[in-house]
Amino acid sequence: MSQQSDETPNGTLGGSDAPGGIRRAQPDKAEVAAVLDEIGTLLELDGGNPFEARAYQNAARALNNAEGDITEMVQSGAVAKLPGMGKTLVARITEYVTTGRLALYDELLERVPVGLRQMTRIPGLGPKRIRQIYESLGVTTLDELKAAAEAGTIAALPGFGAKSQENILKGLEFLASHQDRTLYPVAQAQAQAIAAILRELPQIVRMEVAGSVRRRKEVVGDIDIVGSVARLEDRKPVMDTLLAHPLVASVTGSGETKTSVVLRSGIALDLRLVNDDEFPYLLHHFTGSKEHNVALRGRAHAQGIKINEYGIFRSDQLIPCANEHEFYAAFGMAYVEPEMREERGEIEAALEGKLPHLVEEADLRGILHVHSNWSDGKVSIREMAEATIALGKEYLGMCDHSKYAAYAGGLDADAVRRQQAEIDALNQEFKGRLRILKGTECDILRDGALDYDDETLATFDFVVASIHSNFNLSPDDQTQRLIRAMENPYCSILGHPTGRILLRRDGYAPDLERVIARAGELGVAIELNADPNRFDLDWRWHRFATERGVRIPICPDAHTPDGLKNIHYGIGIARKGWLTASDVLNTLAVDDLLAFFAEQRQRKGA
Ligand code: DGT
Ligand code: CA
Ligand code: CA
Ligand code: ZN
Repeated sequence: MSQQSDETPNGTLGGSDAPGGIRRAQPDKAEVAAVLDEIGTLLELDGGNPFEARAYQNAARALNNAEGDITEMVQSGAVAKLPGMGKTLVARITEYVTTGRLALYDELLERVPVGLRQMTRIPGLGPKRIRQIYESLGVTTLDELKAAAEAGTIAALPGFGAKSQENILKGLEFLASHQDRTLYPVAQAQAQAIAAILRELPQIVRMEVAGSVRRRKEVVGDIDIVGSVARLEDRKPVMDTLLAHPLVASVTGSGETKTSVVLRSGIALDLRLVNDDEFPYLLHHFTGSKEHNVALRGRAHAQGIKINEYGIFRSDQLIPCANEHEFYAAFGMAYVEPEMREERGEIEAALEGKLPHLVEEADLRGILHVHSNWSDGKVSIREMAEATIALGKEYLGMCDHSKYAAYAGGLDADAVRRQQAEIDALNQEFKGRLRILKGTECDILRDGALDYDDETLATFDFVVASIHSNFNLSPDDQTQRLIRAMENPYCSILGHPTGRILLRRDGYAPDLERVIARAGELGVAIELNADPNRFDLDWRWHRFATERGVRIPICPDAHTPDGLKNIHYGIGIARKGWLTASDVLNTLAVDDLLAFFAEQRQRKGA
């Protein structure tokens, strides 16, 4: 049952006053852009005018690239001045920002079968082709699509064939194994949006996002929020506020202590409320991970202590804890950061007082691996530089693509010279404020050679070497290919070592144990690509790498100024990997970093 369907079509819930007298949080730009983009897709699925659909998608892009607060942009009229923004689009954006609802969006969600939306997550299957399948075969669900593909009827459609049919089946299999999982930033933003509203309620004493979001997992199953109230009867108005929130699509369970809803994005959310005395235990329990909790419970049992979500008890006597620090202290343990609660040795380390001091965002002195409009980035080097200064960082390592990556506008040797001249000039101008480093994201060719000759490679301050082609070599060949690339005297950093795209593809499956061990011997760094679609090197390998002396830069791989914020997500993953400031390469000051790169070359005999 859908909550919103009980409302008038324009949604009386959309008014700015939610129950409890709390004003709804203003949507942020990313949320508005996401809705516009979704409308574009829905219009196409609905068989609408493709130009109209494109207009919504372009508007979404324009919003994402624009600077500034969306509410202010609407009020000042700045929205209308963005590229491609017509009158209708401005009206839609205004409607959404001011009311929290968009009638067109609601209509489309109602009309377009959910299954068609799910099909857009199948790699290589766009809205146009989904529409074609729907119109010719009447297929509306993933199961029906699977049956049609297995029966061979997809292959017979004009423009499809056996290969696309096979790809659809593969895609369906992949979807099935990743169903109901969401990328961290999406889940985190929605969790924060809702927690922020509820936290302002007068009834709430404490409130935290718990679960895998708090542990900063790269993909998230559902959102868990826990809170406390002064009196148990205060829970109802809080639950009611959640139920009335515009992001909530339907209710799956509603009780005194727990309410479960599904958000419009499809993400499920559980809210639990207790008396404030019980809050630390509740927070700890629902932060997890389950594995961490189970291991901790085992330890506690041996010490004669019982743990559950309501408390910790020694012979049925509650051990009082004001917060999680006291919770861990009750077991003679140091406080374990949520990111580390994955039962990977953190309990033993906490008992021995040997937990690492995890890296923090402020430790990063500079930024490495960003793109500019010299290749497939969206803005100039100058704009990326200014955004880096605004973040308070001291250096920026430019890494546009190399010539083999023609699809991404990769630079030939001549363009490299011209770009480096521009960087020299900018460095004069920015002296004392920022140092721009000459780098490249150099393609690793099929045989493991790098995409520039030594003469060109020598002109860079540092070289990130990455694979963007020939994904289907055998894992063993990919391993050899990566190792050969790292052996190149000019290779400083291995880029996104597995090529995975979270929830979409697994990557080229190299033998990471061999790749990392070889990187350690060669002194080559391996990036943590902090694009939330990648988070590659996976955090589960970080300690293996640092134990072999491999330094790990946290790299945003940004294509826009906004993309620089990927380092924030990267920090979360690095902390899951137990990385300290000294494990992370871009915590070095610029002179030390350049010395590091020079030493790498010397060691490999460049
Ligand atoms: P997710 O949602 O799949 O990304 O991962 P979590 O860790 O958020 O898992 P979820 O939402 O099922 O439960 C939240 C936390 O609650 C979990 O990390 C630990 C705790 N929890 C849930 N079920 C159990 C259980 O059966 N045993 C124990 N010990 N803890 C549990
Ligand atoms: Ca969860
Ligand atoms: Ca949950
Ligand atoms: Zn790349």
